[in-house]
Amino acid sequence: MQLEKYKIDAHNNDLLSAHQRKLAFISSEIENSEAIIQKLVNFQIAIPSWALGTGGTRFGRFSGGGEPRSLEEKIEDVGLLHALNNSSGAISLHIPWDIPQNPQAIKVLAAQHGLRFDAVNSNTFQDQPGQEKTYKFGSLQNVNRDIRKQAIEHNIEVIKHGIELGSDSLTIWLSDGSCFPGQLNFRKAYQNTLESLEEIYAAIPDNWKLFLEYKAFEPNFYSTTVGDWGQSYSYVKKLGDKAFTLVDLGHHLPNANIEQIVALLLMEGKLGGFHFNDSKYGDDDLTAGAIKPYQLFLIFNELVDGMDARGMDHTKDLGWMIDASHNVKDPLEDLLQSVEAIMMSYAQALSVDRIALNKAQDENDVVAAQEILQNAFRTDVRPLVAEARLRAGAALNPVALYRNLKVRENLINERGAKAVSTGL
Ligand code: PSV
Ligand code: MN
Ligand code: MN
Repeated sequence: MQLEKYKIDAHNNDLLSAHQRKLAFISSEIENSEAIIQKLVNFQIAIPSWALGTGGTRFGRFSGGGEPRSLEEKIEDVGLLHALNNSSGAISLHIPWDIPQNPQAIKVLAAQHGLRFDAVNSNTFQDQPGQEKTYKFGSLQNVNRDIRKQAIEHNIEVIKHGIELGSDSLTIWLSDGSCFPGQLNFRKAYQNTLESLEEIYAAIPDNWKLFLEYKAFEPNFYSTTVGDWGQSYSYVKKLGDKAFTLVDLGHHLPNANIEQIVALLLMEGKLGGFHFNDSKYGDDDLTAGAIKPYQLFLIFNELVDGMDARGMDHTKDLGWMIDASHNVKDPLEDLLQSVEAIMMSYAQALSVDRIALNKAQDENDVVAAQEILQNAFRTDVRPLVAEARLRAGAALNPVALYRNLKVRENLINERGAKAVSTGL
């Protein structure tokens, strides 16, 4: 489905005068609003190829229809999102769920939609049809050298696919761990994993990064071999300068102080990227900002503070990716909501008066420090985010336009009511 520019313009014209009123007000409230808008225009968040279909749980999956049936259609869907919000200019592929059969053609198609390829993700947490050896007892940690070798080779294969597409990072998430005490020798599992990672790292091109994701539990429920940020840090520190920790917001034990983790990893130069989502209980993969928007803001507050302290480029020095998936929403609407929530938190963090905050901290003025952060969080920055979209030729209200244009209905007509996404 094509989203013609004139339709976006017509939508924007309808909303323009109301938007301008709100923008004028917020611009008079926030001193650096113009600089914030510019940063928002440049900020891009990668869409995961596995989130474009209706996600499921192990209990069932309820497709909404019109889902992308191929990698090409997934790219078209991300292209639609990007046309609507101009903030989704990248796609992150999961392999083998989304193997590019003809990488050159895929690259051309992505470029036509203004998209680049973000991190490629390997998968050694499932057995694939025809796979020789099973990952039932882990992959890179496995006690069996041949199984580790198979998993290492898969990762090297994924790097090759990434190179063909112009990606420049590999994300590794391992489900490796154990379900019962005594099942694993923790130190051997660590050593095997480290050696395996070293072999993969050796295949990482010089201009690439390796991201190592951690996760507290699930599918293993007693131990996970890369179970928290400290364990990921311990591996990536040993691997070398191209290896970094990836923070998936849903991968922590309840009440973990994720913003502090982010601050420390950044300070150590070992924060690589993000998987944004939200959760109430575990790895719920809900829409970013749906449950704990203040936490998302506090994370961005640390990101802006820490990246600026290190002179980092917000747009490219960290990998920004969404990792959310749904059973009950239209996945495209859901992704628009996630991107909006991320942009809002980023804008709010950019609006924090850092000089005043530092002063309050240095004077132990707890109340003033809290006021500064809460004021930023309680300020409605949506007109700034909308203005960034307007300037980039995208829609003032992407979800409303998506619905007015009946995008899902059109996709169902094109692809069928029973079209179910490949992959996850
Ligand atoms: C695992 O829970 C995870 O967060 C990893 O990033 C996977 O690659 C992704 O979800 C897909 O299921
Ligand atoms: Mn993830
Ligand atoms: Mn996850």
